Amino acid sequence: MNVLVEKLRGGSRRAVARLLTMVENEREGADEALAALFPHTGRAWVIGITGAPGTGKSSLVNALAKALRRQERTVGIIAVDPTSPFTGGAILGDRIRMRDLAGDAGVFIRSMATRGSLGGLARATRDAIRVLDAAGFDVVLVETVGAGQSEVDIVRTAQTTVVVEAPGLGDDVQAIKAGILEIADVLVVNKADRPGADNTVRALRAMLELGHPVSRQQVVAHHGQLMNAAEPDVQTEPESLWVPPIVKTAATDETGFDELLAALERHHQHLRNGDVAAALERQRVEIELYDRLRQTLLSRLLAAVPPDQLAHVIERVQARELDPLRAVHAILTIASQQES
Ligand SMILES: Nc1nc2c(ncn2[C@@H]2O[C@H](COP(=O)(O)OP(=O)(O)OP(=O)(O)O)[C@@H](O)[C@H]2O)c(=O)[nH]1
Ligand SMILES: [Mg+2]
Repeated sequence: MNVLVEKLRGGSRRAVARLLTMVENEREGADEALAALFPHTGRAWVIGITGAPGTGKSSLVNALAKALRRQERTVGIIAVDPTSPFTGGAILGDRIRMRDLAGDAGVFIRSMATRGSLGGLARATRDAIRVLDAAGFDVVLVETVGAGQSEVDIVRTAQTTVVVEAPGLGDDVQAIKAGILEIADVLVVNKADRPGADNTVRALRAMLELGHPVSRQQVVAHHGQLMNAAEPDVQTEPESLWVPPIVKTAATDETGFDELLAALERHHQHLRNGDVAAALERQRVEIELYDRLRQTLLSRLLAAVPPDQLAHVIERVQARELDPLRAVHAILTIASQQES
């Protein structure tokens, strides 16, 4: 077996750190390590935490991790920051927000910032979760700023998704604006110590009544090609219905975290009922395979097309000499000629 993976399985924090860096940067050996890791994954409970900037996600992750530690569960944390191209401000802030957890051997925290494409970030997050999963962490918390499709992609890796809302960010419910209400398994109104929290709860409840039962089915449907993903039929299987509960918290003084943990546990239990978990897992596998196929085929194809010829095709489209569809066929023809 892979030496580093062996060390990771043996409980080495250095191996966790090194493997995380390796898979995040797609360093040499990352693929082999991930292949060796894979049979040891699938045990951790992955919880995604998303919401508008400043709603208190990092503070909530900190308080949630502490609550989980009190139950003697080990916790891996990945803080994804898709907005910042640097490992700068936000992550420094996270360090402060999560400083309570420093020095606890049952906790491992890693921050990741965007490098290159957002698609790359989703991949890196998925791989990083696998590292922490194989390392034996009972729960993996993934924090990401909820700002649309890219976060939805990241969060879909999670088994349980928490969408965080806070009062006093204007009249709108931020989660609706960002299009992430649909992915919530549990809704949190954080900063409940501030005025307006009950209004936010009411607004969310009204939205849920309009849109329920939401579930991930719609997210998948938005993605087009995965419409056939095996999904329990909510019409005929009422037990597979899940209506997201709304929980009020104050992350800074840890109010409401027993209720939050209980809501999360209920969702975890719901996943274990019937075939819900298996169906969702199948969906995740399918989504990942499509993503990877798309990436692999594209890079393989582009590697077979000389850059000057590709540039020429692009110029012809720009000059309206060639329409985009025929341009694609032209590129495919060039690639197959190069290969033969
Ligand atoms: N009053 C109050 N303030 C809170 C609460 N939770 C977080 N905050 C404060 O809100 C600010 C933002 O908190 P963060 O935890 O960094 O929020 P975040 O959602 O992780 O922020 P980004 O990662 O930058 O999107 C900080 O100043 C926190 O101290 C809360 O429950 N009540
Ligand atoms: Mg944060």
